[in-house]
Amino acid sequence: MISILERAEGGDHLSKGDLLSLLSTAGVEESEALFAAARRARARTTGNRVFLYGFVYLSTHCRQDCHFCFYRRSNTRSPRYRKTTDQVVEVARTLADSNVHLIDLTMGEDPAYLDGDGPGELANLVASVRAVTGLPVMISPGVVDEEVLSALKKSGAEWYACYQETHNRSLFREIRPSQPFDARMEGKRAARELGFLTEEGILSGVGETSQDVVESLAAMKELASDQVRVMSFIPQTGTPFARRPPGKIEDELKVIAILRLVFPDRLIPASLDVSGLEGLKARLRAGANVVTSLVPPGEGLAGVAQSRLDIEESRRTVESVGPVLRACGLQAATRGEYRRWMDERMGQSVGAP
Ligand code: SAM
Ligand code: MD0
Ligand code: SF4
Repeated sequence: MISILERAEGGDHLSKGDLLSLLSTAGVEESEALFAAARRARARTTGNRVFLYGFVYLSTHCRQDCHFCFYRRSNTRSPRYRKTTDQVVEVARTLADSNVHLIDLTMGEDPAYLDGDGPGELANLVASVRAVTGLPVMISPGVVDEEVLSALKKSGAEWYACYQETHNRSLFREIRPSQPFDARMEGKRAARELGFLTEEGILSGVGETSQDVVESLAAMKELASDQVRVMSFIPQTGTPFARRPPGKIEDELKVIAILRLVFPDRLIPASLDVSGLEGLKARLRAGANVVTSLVPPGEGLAGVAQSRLDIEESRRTVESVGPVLRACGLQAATRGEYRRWMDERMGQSVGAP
C-alpha cells in the first residue's frame, strides 16, 4: 500500500487494482498513512487554504422521488417551504457578511421554480444574489432543461452541482427510480459545455461495491469535474430507506483521501451536512479543502442529509469552523484566492488583485 501511495504522490496514474487496494485499507496505521498522503497532496495544490461555502436550501418541494432523500415527493413527513427571492437574497447577504467564499443555491426539483415562469424567477434570484453579495454562485437545482441552464449561466451562476451518487446503472435505478441515469449525466456535460464549473459526487453506504467506487472515480475523470465529493448516506424518516443503516464514516473518509490522491488539484468538500461540526476535523484530515453546508441560524433553513443538525445551535457558521481549521493547521482563504482558483480552473486567470 505504501508503494501505491508513493506512486500516487509521484503523479503516476493509479490502476483499478491500485484503487481497489487503497479502498481495502484497514486499520489505524494504514488509514493514517492514506490520510497523510492525501494531506501532502492537498498541501502541494491549495496549500493550507480552505474555501467556505454558504448553503441556502431555497425550496424543499421536489417532483422527484429518490429513495434516500428526505424531500422526495411522496414523503409526507418532510416539512416543505419555498423561500422568496427577497428572503434568499437576505440570507445570502448574511452569509456573505460572515465571510463565506461562495453561495450554493440548492433546491428540490420544485416545479414552481422549474416550470412556466419559474426559471425566469430563478435566474433573477441568481442575478440578485450575485449583485448583492459579489460572490460566486453555485446552483444545485437538479436536472433542468438546457435552456434553463443557459439562462442561469447568463444570470451569473458559475458552478453547477449535480451528483450522480453512483455510476452503476442498476444501483442508480434503485436509489433514483424517478430519473433516467443518462439525463442526469447529460445535464453535467451540457453545463460544462456552457462554461460552468461542475461538481460530481457519490453517496457512500447505499449498496455500492468497491468496484462501483472505482467506476465513479473514472466517471469523474471523464467528466473533468472541478469539484468532487462523497457523502455518507443518512437514513431519513418516512422514506423507503428509513431503516437502512447509515454509511460508515470510515468509508467516506477513505474515499475523500483517495479522491484527493486521484484529483490532487480539485476541490473536495468536507460537508457539515453529514455529521455536523463534530465530523469536520476528520474530513479535513482526510484531505478535504472546502467546508460546505454552512447555514445561518434563525432563517428557518434546512439541511439535506441532516435537515436540522447544528443549524439553530450556530455550529454551521464560519465562526464555529474557525477553531477546527486552526487545529488542523489550515486557514480560511481570502475571497481573492478563491476567485483565482476559479479563474485558473476556467483557464482565464486574471492575475492577482
Ligand atoms: N435536488 C437536487 C438534486 O437532487 O441534484 C439538489 C438537492 S439534493 C437534496 C443534493 C444532494 O443531497 C443529493 O444529490 C445527495 O447527494 C444528497 N443527499 C440527499 N439525501 C441524502 C441522504 N439521505 N444522505 C446523504 N446525502 C443525501
Ligand atoms: C452540502 N447539503 O454541501 C449540501 C448539499 C448541494 N450542492 C450541496 C448536498 O452538504
Ligand atoms: Fe429531489 Fe434532489 Fe431529493 Fe432527489 S435528491 S428527491 S431530486 S431533492
